[in-house]
Amino acid sequence: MRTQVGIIGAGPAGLLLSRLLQLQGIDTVVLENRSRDYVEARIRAGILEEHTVQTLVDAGVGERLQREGLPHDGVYLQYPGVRHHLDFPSLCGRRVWAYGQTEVTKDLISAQLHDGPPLLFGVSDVVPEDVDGDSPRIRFTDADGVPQVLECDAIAGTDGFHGVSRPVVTAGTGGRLWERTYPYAWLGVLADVAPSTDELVYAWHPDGFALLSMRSPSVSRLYLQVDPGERIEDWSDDRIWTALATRSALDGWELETGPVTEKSVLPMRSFVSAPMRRGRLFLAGDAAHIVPPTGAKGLNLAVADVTLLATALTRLLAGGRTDLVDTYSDRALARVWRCTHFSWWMTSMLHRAGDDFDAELQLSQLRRVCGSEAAARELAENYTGLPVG
Ligand code: RFL
Ligand code: PHB
Repeated sequence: MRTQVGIIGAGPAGLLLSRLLQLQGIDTVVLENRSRDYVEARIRAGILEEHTVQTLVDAGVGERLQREGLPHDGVYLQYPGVRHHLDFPSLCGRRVWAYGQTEVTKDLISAQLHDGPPLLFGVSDVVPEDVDGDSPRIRFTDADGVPQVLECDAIAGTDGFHGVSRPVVTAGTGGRLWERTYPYAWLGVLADVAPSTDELVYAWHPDGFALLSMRSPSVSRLYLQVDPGERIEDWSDDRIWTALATRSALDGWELETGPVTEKSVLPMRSFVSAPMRRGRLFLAGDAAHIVPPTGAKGLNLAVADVTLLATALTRLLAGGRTDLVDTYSDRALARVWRCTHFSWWMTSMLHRAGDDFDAELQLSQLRRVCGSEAAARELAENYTGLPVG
């Protein structure tokens, strides 16, 4: 088998990269070790920046997103007694969309299987080889158990945090890793109930953080700060609704409850790996970096990476110019660190940890963001997404 760009991993980063390269006339093959059903069912991010929406629409995979996505002009920041609306269009001229990552993935897979390049599910033993030369290859075993070799001009490692690509880059470049784990986790819930508010609510509370989000006019997505070792079996639906209602309580307002259809505990971590390139192997998305979900940045950062990477690879493979691939890692990492800081800052401001001194600092910061246009604008610009490139 031969292709121009071998792509490891069919998450949003790999699938979108394949689509963007296809539109530039560059051949790809996408290799995914899970099944299509598994990939399409994974519940993850829900908020898309304007740049992400525009990229998906321009790539011809935004039709359902434009129909079913819920535009949001802001968020509420809450602390006891106060629920303050930040109006993004007036603060920074941008907005965001609620549209599940599962739906983005389904749209990309359906476009790829309809008229796109090969997408192979259920492969195993994936190994990128000879990435320091101009003719790298990927060895893998296909879904029928047959060993295969995919000869490439370049390889994209879009195989997420637990993938095989990052270790190959780190080993060959003497790369660096930075990591921060947080002393809390999120309990995420999907429920068949209409959202109780028009916008997302990020709530600070003495019991811990709560987030009210949504997937559609009839489906809510809700999160609670819990201990990292928390067992999901200990959280009955009643206990979840009581905690959510307590932490988001406001006079004259009530949280609607309904059947919980999914619940799980999610770890929180910041992680950056540099460089994002070794020779002809390029990392993008969670393969190179992880942010805690409080800033809603993970998926958007993956999209920003592959936007830069698609342009750089097109220039290399269609034009023989190396300038953009040579600067890819530095340009991507500049944005990665900005989002890493923003996600860490939102996380630190909103989650209960430490003592009463820490709590007073958090409340002071929240009052500042709610009371100062300059402070609110800084949040709004980062939340809605800084320019790519
Ligand atoms: P993904 O989505 O992890 O996709 C990587 C793909 O590579 C496959 N893979 C391999 N394929 C072939 N060979 C191998 N050896 C392979 N190893 C792995 C995997 O099966 C998978 O299909 O990475 P990508 O494309 O970079 O996309 C990044 C986003 O998925 C991620 O940033 C966000 O989902 C992060 N995230 C969240 N972000 C938010 O902004 N808001 C959220 O609410 C939110 N919730 C979450 C999340 C991430 C989670 N994870 C990773 C545990 C909730 C969870 C549970
Ligand atoms: C979600 O809807 O899943 C969501 C929204 C905002 C976040 C994180 C997750 O900051």
